[in-house]
Order: sequence, then C-alpha cells, then structure tokens
Amino acid sequence: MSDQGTMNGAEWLARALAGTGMSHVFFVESVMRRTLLQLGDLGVKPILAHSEKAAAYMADGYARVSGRPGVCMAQSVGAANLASGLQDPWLGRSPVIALTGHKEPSFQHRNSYQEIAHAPLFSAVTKFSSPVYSTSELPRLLRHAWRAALADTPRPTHLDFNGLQGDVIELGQTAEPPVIEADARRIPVHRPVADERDIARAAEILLASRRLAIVAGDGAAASAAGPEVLALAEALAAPVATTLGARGLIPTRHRLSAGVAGSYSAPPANRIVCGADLVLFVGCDTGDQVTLNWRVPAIDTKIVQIEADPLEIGRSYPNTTGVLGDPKATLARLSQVIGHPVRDQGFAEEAARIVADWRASMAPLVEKNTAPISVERLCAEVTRALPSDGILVADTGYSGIWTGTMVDLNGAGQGYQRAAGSLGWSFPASLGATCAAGRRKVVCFTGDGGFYYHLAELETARRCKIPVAVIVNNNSGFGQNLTGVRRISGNRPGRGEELIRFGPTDFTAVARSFGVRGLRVEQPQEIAPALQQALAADEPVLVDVVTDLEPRAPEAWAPPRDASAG
Ligand SMILES: Cc1ncc(C[n+]2csc(CCOP(=O)(O)OP(=O)(O)O)c2C)c(N)n1
Repeated sequence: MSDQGTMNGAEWLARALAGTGMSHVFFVESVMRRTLLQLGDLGVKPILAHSEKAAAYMADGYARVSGRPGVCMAQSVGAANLASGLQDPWLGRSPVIALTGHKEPSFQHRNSYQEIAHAPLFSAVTKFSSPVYSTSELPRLLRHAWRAALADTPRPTHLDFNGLQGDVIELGQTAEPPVIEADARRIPVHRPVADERDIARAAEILLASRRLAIVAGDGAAASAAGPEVLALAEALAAPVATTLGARGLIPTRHRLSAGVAGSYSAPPANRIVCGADLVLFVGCDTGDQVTLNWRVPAIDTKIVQIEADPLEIGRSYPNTTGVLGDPKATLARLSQVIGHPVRDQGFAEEAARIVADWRASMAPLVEKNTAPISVERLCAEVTRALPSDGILVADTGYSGIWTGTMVDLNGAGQGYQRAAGSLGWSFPASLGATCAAGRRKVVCFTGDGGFYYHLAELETARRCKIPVAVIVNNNSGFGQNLTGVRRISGNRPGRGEELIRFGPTDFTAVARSFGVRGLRVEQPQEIAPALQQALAADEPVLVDVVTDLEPRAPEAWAPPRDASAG
C-alpha cells in the first residue's frame, strides 16, 4: 500500500479475495503472480493444477461444498481450456468465477501468437463476462461478477484482464477499500418468502390432491431445504423423489423417499411420480434428465412449482401454478398454512411398497460375495463407510447412476455432489471439495474412463496434501456405453468393443508413481478395510476396485408411450 492509502490492482485483488474468507484459489501458471503470492501471504492457498479445465473443476467442487464462489485463473492461451471447464458449473448451477488475461487491444485481430477472441468462448458458460481494461474498473467489475455468480440461479462469471497474464492490475492504483461484499453469505444469498396469496393457492391445490408426489431438485438442495421438504411430505403423506443432484436431500431410507427420478434412476421413483395426480416441484429445473424427456410426470400433469428463479416456473410443464420464493423459507411458511391435515396414506404406502420390492430384488447383487465384485456391493460398502458428515463426489454416467441409486445417504450431514454431465469432472472437483470441506471427509467415486482425464492431479493432491479418498470403479472401459455399442453391432460378440474397451491398468501403480498411496481391491471382502484405511488417512488415498465391464447399472422405468404427450 502507498503512503496515500492507495494500492495497485494486484494487491487490491488479493486483499479483496482474502477478505471474503475464501481458503483456496485454483490456477495454472502464468497468471497474476503478484496476486497469487500475496494471497498466499494472506492465508489463501493457491492450488497449482495441471490443466485449466481441472482448475475450473476444482473451483467448482470448492464452490459447491462451500456455497460460496470458487475462483480459478489462467493466462490468455489457457482461457479456452478454462472455459471448457465452466460447462459443468454452468449446468450444475455453481458460482465459479474465472479470471483470465488477454493480450492488449493493439495485439488483437493481427495474428498474435497464442491469442483468439475470448468473449465467444465464455458466452455460453457464464452469466456475466467482461473485459477489465484498468485497475480503476476492477473493484466495480469484481463486485458485479461476485454478485452475479451468487444470485439465483448461481452460475459462473468471468473477468478478462488486459495483458497476457492479467498485467493491467500491476499498473494502476486504486483507493477503494479491498472489499467485495458487505457480509459473507452462502447460497442462497437472499431467502425471499413467496407472496401469501400464492402460498394460500398452492396450499389449497395440494390439500385437494389424493396422490401427491414431491420432486425436489438442485435448487432445493442449494437452499438446504431438506428438513422443510420432509416436514411437508409428512404432513401431506407425499412420497419424495429428487433430481440426481439433490440425492440425499432427505434420508434415502426414509419411508417417504422414492429415490432419484428421471433418466439416471432406478425404477421406483419414475413409477411413483407417474402415479401421482399432482406433482410439487421444489427448486427443480424440470429439465430432460429429471423428467425423462418430459415423460415423468406426463406433460399435462397438474403441477405446483416452488422456485427462486421466476424463469424456471412453468418452463416445461404448461399446467403449472407457480410460487416464487426461496424453497426453504417458502416451504416453511407453506407448512404453517397447511398445518396437520388428516390425509389418506394410500399413495404413500403404495410408494413405499414399490421401493421395498425393488430393494428386495437388488439384495442378491448387494450381498454378492464373490469376484468379480458387483458395483451394487461396492455401493453398499460406500454407504457403510461414509462418515455421518462425509461428502460423496460422483462422476457422470454410470458413476452418477450407481451412486444415485445404490448409495444411501442420511439426509442429515452427509453431502452429495455429482458431475452435471462432464466425464472426468469428479476427481478434480473432489480436490476442490476437500479444500472447502474442512474436517469433513470427501470420497470421490469415478469410473476408470472418467479418472483417466485428470490423472495428473494425483500429483496436485500429494503436493498440496489434499486428503481425499478416491474410489476407481475399474472395469477397463466405458461400461455405460457397452449397451449402445452392442445394439448397433447387432449384438455380435466382441464387435465394436474397441470403441469402448481399454487395456487393464493398475491404478495403484499409477498412484504410487505420483507418491500417492494406492490400495488394490479384487475381492468383495477387501472393500471395507480399504475404504476404512482411505477414510482414516490424512493424505490422499486411491482405492482401485477391479470390476467387470458387463454388469448394467439400474435402468429407469419409462411410462408406456401412449400414456405420455411428451
Ligand atoms: C466430456 C464427456 N465425454 C463423453 C461423455 C460420454 N460418456 C458418458 S459416461 C461414459 C463412460 C464412462 O466410463 P467410466 O468412467 O469408465 O465409467 P463406467 O461407465 O465404466 O462405470 C462416456 C464416454 C461425457 N459424458 N462427457
């Protein structure tokens, strides 16, 4: 700081970020070195990643667990890689803030080395993206990027600084206090309660329903509305399905828990939601994944939708009564209005039977005691091993389906984060999640196909002492894709498998070469002790579980075509 009480932009940025209470930022050299060094001095640890995409995923994992912005940084030529890493936080509604450098305006449009236009790269994956041409603009633009990232619906934002490494902030001075926000709040930053008339109308419709199902989504999870969802479900005898992202919002073993609905689901939830005469969506985007392409429930179903983002109300279901407000706060008020009515328990009992029958049908695989290890057994061991406040971070594809259907969560303390679609997301995201998790333990669940993407971050985990437990479901291929390849190959044995099979890899040997402890598991009895060791360690541990490519994950139940207008 100068005698006049001013400071240059690099220092301002470090002080402002540190002032928010963040503990880590994620980057690839060469960018904003002075800011990064100063952040370190101020107690914010810069985590050097091996690719910009991994840095973005780390910031995403950090943001999802902390409920606060995660910051990632890259120099000009890394901007495209960083932007590609914002797709998952965009889809997963996570407040990641990306900071990049770009070459001076005088270098644009004239074949400059390493330079392409950044704005188009970031336009599809950010709510707000702006160049920063001077230090004097920095405080205003950073505050806006911060506010926009956190505002409903939370999503990434981006600032693109003048100079290859963001050098502009080295130059000018600013006298503004290095403060970004008045008070540090988690998502949701505001908790507006819906209008009383809308609540009364919703209560009336809900009370008139005899077969009510609730579908709670990522917005309900972000709002920490689990207890309120459960209270309303109990008052109305309504089974509760969730999106994959909201897995574990209520205890998954609760008698009203129907499981995950949509395309990444086991059969019960879709059957139950399709059997309802009214569906209450809570903080749910009603996208193709949770609705099985708008067939669960059928498109003409009567809907009540509680949402913090007005643009989501009635987006896909025309027969919707909207209630605009924060899910947790609005549900609390709705429950007061509804009170404790006498309700027919028939639909809830029917739903519980559907779930119990399905669980019973899975028991042989859950209990399978011989090699090759069944993934159902692996998931049951994860359920047993995950601490009561542990966080499970799952990759996309089968890793999402396996964990979303076969791992049970206590709905009180445990956390669940999943890739919003990008294969390979979970391992770097789990590192960021661990940085935000404090003493809570983070377990990453990934297939080998997903894990290959960011193997190099094993080195980051060791160097930065990030004590994550990584489970690799190692079936030597893209297991989820086997069915599709077989289908187009006319089910001829072996035909097309070169599209999806890998050679066998011992990931414990890979881990060891990075200095990370690896435990190989080939027999079901070895899973529990390995998970126990991994979870007890205060260093990263990789558990390489050898499974087979053939077994299929649970498949979604779909309503008959003629029963759906979608
Ligand atoms: C970036 C990206 N590329 C491709 C896909 C398509 N995809 C989804 S799941 C999957 C296979 C995943 O294999 P693995 O991680 O080994 O898990 P497994 O299915 O074997 O359990 C693929 C290729 C994707 N979701 N994201």
